[in-house]
Amino acid sequence: VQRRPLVAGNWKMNGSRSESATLLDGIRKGVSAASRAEVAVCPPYILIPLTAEKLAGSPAAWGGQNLSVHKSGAYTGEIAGPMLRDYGCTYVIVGHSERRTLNGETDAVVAEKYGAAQAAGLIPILCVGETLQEREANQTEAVVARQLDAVLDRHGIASFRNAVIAYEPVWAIGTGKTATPQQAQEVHRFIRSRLAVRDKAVAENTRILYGGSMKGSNAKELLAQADIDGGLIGGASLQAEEFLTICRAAD
Ligand code: 3PY
Repeated sequence: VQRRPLVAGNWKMNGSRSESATLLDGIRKGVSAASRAEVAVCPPYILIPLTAEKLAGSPAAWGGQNLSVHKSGAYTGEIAGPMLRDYGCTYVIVGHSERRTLNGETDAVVAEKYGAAQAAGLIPILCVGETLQEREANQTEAVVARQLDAVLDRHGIASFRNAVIAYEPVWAIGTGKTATPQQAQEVHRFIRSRLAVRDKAVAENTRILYGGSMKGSNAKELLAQADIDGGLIGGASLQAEEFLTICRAAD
């Protein structure tokens, strides 16, 4: 199977207009049309128009970090999928652990956002992953299965033809701790097997990214694993050279 690798930067709540312009110019210069890996950035909402302007016509894609479950209406402070699409977004992250933890997003809400993304023509990057406590209690697979099944039961396996999964062990997010390539591969294989129970071909074609302190220095060995098809990059996506090093490692 030839799954095209995807390296997506999750900027989180970082970046002024001028810092972001510099970062985007650097990415635009460094990203090659010839590269095998697909490159995307997910800036804060307010920087998406700038991103669209800077990356238009380049091989790099962009996306949001979140979206509303609603299409429009009286939802003060929210941003809808069709608005992201209108600004050229290809992707949108759903269910990042920071939103699950800090914004109370349940499996059901995440599943609803996944559906809202696809309804708007966006490709959801569905984040799943266990906490340290859950890992130590041997619940990694149970937690990841529950998070996946919430989406599978609601939207079906066929919906994964148009989705990306990111495995992000919560204990490796923003902590500088990275899962070992073997630890990550084990969970990635489990995720793919969970999809394969419903449809083998879809499972084989679904890209599963690793997220959680992936950086230039550890990207290669993580990306060399059979079921790791790219990365969702936090802090290391905020500097063009570091981010591009990861993108090249995925080629
Ligand atoms: C991280 O690498 O810390 C992330 O959370 C990426 O989404």
